[in-house]
Amino acid sequence: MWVRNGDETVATCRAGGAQSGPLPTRMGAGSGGEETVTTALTKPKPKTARPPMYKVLLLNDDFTPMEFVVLVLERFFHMPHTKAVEVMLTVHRKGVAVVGVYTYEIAETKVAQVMEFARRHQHPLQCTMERE
Ligand code: TYC
Repeated sequence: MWVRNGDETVATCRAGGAQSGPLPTRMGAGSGGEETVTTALTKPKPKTARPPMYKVLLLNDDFTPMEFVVLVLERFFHMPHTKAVEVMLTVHRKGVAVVGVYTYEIAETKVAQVMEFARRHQHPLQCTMERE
């Protein structure tokens, strides 16, 4: 007998009967007193969905000093110095680069931190986010 048990498909039959296939995993007493054997036939569907992720982007401009962008990448995106220089140069040459991928609230916080830091130092550096 085929039964949907939540998201899991199981087969149930009377214990002791000739049965081929995977070994039984669960046993229980039926309402009539007879024992049943239940075997999972498909993988149970995971019930935890992953949250949507957001890319944080750094944009190039002609005025923000390279050292300032490197500092931003080290301070807010925890990049080692050599990696920060590499990413800064990618933005400088290509116009934009993804500097991190986060859940919505973390991405929003990073963007706000970078924008505030740039504003305080009077640099026109722009940082944005978009859904992955
Ligand atoms: N283009 C800037 C300059 O030549 C450097 C720069 C790099 C600015 C990356 C912004 O996101 C940026 N000083």
